[in-house]
Amino acid sequence: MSQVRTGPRPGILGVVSVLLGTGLGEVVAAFLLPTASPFAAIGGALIDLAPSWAKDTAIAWFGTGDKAALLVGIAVVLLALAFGAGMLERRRPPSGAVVFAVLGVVGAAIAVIRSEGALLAAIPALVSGGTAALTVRGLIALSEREEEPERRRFLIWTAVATASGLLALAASNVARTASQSVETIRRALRLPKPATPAEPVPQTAELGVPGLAPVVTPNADFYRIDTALVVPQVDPADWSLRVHGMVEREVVLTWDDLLASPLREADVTLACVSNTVGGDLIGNARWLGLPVREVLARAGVHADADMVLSTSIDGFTASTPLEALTDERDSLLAIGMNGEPLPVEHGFPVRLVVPGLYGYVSATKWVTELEVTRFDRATAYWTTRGWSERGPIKLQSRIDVPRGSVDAGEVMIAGMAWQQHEGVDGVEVRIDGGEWRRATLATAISDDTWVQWHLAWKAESGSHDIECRAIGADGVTQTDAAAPPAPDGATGWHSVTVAVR
Ligand SMILES: Nc1nc2c(c(=O)[nH]1)N[C@H]1C(S)=C(S)[C@@H](COP(=O)(O)O)O[C@H]1N2
Ligand SMILES: [Mo]
Repeated sequence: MSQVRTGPRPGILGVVSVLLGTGLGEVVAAFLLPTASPFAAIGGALIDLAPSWAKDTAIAWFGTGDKAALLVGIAVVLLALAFGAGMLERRRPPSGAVVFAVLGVVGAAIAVIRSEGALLAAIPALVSGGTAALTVRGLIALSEREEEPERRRFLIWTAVATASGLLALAASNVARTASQSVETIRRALRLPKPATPAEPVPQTAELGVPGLAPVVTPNADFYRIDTALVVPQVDPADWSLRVHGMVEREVVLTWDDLLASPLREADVTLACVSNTVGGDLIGNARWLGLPVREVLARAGVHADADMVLSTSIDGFTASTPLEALTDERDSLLAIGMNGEPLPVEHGFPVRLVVPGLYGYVSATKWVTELEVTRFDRATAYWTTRGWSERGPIKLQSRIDVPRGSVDAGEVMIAGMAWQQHEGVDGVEVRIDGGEWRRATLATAISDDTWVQWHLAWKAESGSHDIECRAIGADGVTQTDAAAPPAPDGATGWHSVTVAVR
């Protein structure tokens, strides 16, 4: 056993390790899931576990509620703990490293709980704990070596760890401040009342079958698809929309212009072209916005134009047939989603919503530009990557329940069907390749939304295949020809196999 050296060096190395660990974890959190900050998670746990005298002292010391003061308090506790763990690691390796690893796991568990079960939230704290544990082990082992090359290596690594930790903390802080400021602005916003409100959703549109997707998708459950590694942070005060290209006059629309315009509410189901048969890249919301046709009318569109290329602040583009933006349908420059300002990841402050087209050719989030042009002159983001330049929604239906296994007897088969802007006339279901039976449709909110359906089934024990197919408003039955999502949307019938006990 090595001789126990007095002096604070191992404690300082513990602090350096935690600095590096939290720094890296914070960076990961800032880019992955800002709510999963390990600093806040571990700190919150420490505060919860601290004896009341410590809490009282901290409150007396740092004042009340202010978040900055609270974070300073957490930092002090965490660094004290880090110092102690460093001393411990020197005396009884690897107990200091174990303390950091345990803190990481506890922080991960807390972060997951605080993020409503999102497992992704565990990653930043695990990165923090793991980094701190490995660093404290490595540095303290190196610090024991008195020979010259090792001494130099120890000094260099300590300096590198300290500098990286400080740098990472600074970087994550910059990212966090940027993201929080927009979320703060968003939360403080009050949406104007629509000049043209939507009718209330009919009560009979929602069957309330357990396991069936709700007809209106809560914002928190709404699928999210985009190319943005970091969610764009756009302050409405800095936002503007430039309408240009094949127009009589360029139009620039600001946030205030938008708020002062007569806004319209519409229920529109949005679907991703990448949705596989039976998949869940689809959601329905009540949007509030300005009809795009009014903005285009202000600009005066040239007669030979046939497309609008919309551009996002991050460079994503979508090519939408001009007609879909100028006809009677509810194509919106949307600012509201289910009664709230658009969530930041769904395009805050302004996005496009177009009934009847897949999102990749229509639903540009964080939209800043509309270029009126022609399909033979401009090409959108996904078109250059092999997807179709036009993406009308294909007739589809999905079985939501039952899935897996059920008890024999009366079983409710239920699902969703959609062909936005066309509408759905019916859904048929068959069991084990037998006769097609007509399911009962719930009330459709509109032709622009999906619709629920259900059918009661006397299930007998054994394994059974259930298939469904929709019938469009034009009377045409959904095709059984299987096609993959690329290049313009999946087709085929959804089928599920259930085990009846
Ligand atoms: N700026 C931007 N907007 C975008 C995309 C994108 O990658 N970047 N993806 C589109 C695609 S493919 C879809 S399906 C919808 C998804 O919208 P949501 O994330 O709000 O569900 O956004 C569209 N708008
Ligand atoms: Mo998509």
